[in-house]
Amino acid sequence: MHLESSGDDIWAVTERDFPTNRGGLCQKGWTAAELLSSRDRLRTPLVRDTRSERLCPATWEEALDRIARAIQQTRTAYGNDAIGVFGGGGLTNEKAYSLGKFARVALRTSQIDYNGRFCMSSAAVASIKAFGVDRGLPFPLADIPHASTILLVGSNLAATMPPVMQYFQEQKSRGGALIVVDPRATATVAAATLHLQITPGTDAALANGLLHIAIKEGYVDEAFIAARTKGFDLVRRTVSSYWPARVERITGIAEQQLHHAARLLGTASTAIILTARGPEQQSQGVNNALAFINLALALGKAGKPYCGYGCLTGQGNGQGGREHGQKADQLPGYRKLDNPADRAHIARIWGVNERDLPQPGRSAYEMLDRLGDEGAVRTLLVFGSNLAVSAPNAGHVEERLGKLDFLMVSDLFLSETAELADVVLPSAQWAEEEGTMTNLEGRVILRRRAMCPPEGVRTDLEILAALVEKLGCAALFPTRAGEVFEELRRASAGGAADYSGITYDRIARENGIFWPCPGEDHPGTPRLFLDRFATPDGHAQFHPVEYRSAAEEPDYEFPLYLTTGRVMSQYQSGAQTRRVEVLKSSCPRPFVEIHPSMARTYGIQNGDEVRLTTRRGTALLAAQLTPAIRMDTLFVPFHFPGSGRANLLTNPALDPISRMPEFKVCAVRIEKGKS
Ligand SMILES: Nc1nc2c(c(=O)[nH]1)N[C@H]1C(S)=C(S)[C@@H](COP(=O)(O)OP(=O)(O)OC[C@H]3O[C@@H](n4cnc5c(=O)[nH]c(N)nc54)[C@H](O)[C@@H]3O)O[C@H]1N2
Ligand SMILES: Nc1nc2c(c(=O)[nH]1)N[C@H]1C(S)=C(S)[C@@H](COP(=O)(O)OP(=O)(O)OC[C@H]3O[C@@H](n4cnc5c(=O)[nH]c(N)nc54)[C@H](O)[C@@H]3O)O[C@H]1N2
Ligand SMILES: [Mo]
Repeated sequence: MHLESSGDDIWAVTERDFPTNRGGLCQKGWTAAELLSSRDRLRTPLVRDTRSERLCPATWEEALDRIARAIQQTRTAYGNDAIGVFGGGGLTNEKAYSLGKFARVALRTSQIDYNGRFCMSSAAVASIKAFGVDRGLPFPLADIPHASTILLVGSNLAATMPPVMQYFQEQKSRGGALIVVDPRATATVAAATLHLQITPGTDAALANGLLHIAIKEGYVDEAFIAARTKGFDLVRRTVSSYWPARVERITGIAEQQLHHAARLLGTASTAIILTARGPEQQSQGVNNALAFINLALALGKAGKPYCGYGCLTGQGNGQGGREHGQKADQLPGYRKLDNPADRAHIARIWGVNERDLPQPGRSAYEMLDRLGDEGAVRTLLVFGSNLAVSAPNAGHVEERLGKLDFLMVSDLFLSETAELADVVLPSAQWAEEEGTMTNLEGRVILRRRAMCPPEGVRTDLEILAALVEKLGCAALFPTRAGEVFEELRRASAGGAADYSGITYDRIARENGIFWPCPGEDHPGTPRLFLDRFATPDGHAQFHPVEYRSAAEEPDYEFPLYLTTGRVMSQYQSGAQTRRVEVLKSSCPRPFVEIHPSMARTYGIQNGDEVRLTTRRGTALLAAQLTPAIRMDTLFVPFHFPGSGRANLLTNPALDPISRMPEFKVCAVRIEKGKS
């Protein structure tokens, strides 16, 4: 996208030809310029007045002093790990990198995590286990039209990634087949050849069932399995008990459809399997992703052109944001905090003693769950996330935020989380600063500054540098993104996500560069795994997966499934999109999708006020009747604050490895009326 000024501070987003979106942009992109000049924009720091308990405008000096003092007090009383940091996948690479360094070097805390934990962390773990590295798509989007069959699991990309939809349309017009797995008949399903309307939380059973049929029908690629993979025998044994009738019972997908899907995949010359938040945001998220990876590997549809498994990464910098150290166990370049060689390398770059680097900290929900407790985080600094709306079990998280000794939020707006803070810092946003982002293909792109931030606003890099100085830490924290990137290049050199050969000039000249790019003369790597996988011995690893039911299944008290997700016109916690008039008016209030037959049994009509209750809490919503959803399932978008918050309901049961909460499945009760 490109910003153009017609003078007088009026900015418009215009088309620019770029290989990823091919000039296309979604509604949120077209309207994003409206936010730049929004009246709601924070333009001065806010500090909570101790007497009136109100947030009041303050100078930067006062605000930064308050934060530094709180940090020192917490540290003295409770130690370094009582300071927590929460980041976001919307931050640029430079900011994410600096935030991770700030936590480990300036605060010397292990307690840092970010909203990507709630996003694609399950797929990331699965990819590392199976392929040795996690890059959302191991191939460019432009490969998608060339796949004969695509299996798209739990993605509504027609609504969530409209610019990407064109690749699927092209695939279709070339005669390709698209199978979509979703409990709802979404806008994406409308473009599909086959819709598998799955029972929420049963994805692993589906993947195992499809592999079971593929083995029976002779679709597996034994030569590929022998040459390029390890561990298939155990998987073969495991899926032998997933016969179609059993899988139909678990998933609610008819046997005949299972056979149809297996045939479309098994007889295709090229095939791509993609997962998104549907199967990933579950307490079985890693297993779900692994089960679909098993299927791709067994069919020999990986490590070849126009084939492979990929995860559709969501946020603006969802990919880069997960590579450079804002995750609890991570160092820049996708290095690991618990790896001695990785620690030594990064300690050298940061000019600190390796022994002084903390160990891995708690995952996002595990940190939030205990805020304010003895031995837990007591002072929290948030950059780029609206937790009070977007975290699972948000009622509890909100209560916990209130138990903190001190909360700082850096944001563009007074988000629902910022409203709870002791100090709010106004930060600059995308068009107002330079920086790189890494898109869902692993392509590093450069965002040039299009305008100056409003007066009184600082960039997150400036905020971090100022805090470092106040804390009396000698480490260097450059405020220019270009300088940070130079350091990030060196830090990532030799790591899985190697950016060392990437420069701002090259990105601009070459329309982005795919990592790994280990040298300035290296062209970058659009397609991974063509010769070998990134595991130590070059083989992809199968992992046997047993289906286990969701952490909470419907019962007498809570008889329906609840799932949550997105609508086209709102973005995330809505902190930004609820402030854009056209977007607000196209989806003004929180709602729940319910099947008309189910609604009838409860005497609920379209537009009625209804009350949803789970073991976590209650939300008030407007009923939206639609035959597009399964009879046994309700869907609530999570974009709204207050009593319509989907996350008052969601289950924070975590995946044992990725620590992903179960946003996509829990048990719920619906009642008519407010009280
Ligand atoms: N308009 C809009 N676009 C966005 C965003 C936004 O908030 N608004 N957010 C961005 C971000 S951060 C992300 S991560 C992406 C997310 O993009 P998507 O993954 O496409 O979004 P979701 O709506 O969370 O989930 C996708 C689908 O999963 C289905 N689903 C629910 N439960 C299950 C299940 O048990 N199994 C399966 N197979 N499917 C299930 C839902 O019905 C839903 O249609 O979108 C990005 N783009
Ligand atoms: N029930 C349910 N809950 C979910 C999900 C779901 O599917 N269902 N999806 C999860 C997923 S995938 C995600 S990614 C999360 C997202 O949820 P959040 O992490 O809450 O994401 P946003 O709403 O985008 O919040 C980002 C905040 O940062 C601000 N901001 C934007 N740019 C910058 C910047 O450069 N600097 C600073 N300091 N601030 C900035 C914005 O104004 C906004 O307030 O929600 C998760 N929560
Ligand atoms: Mo996300």
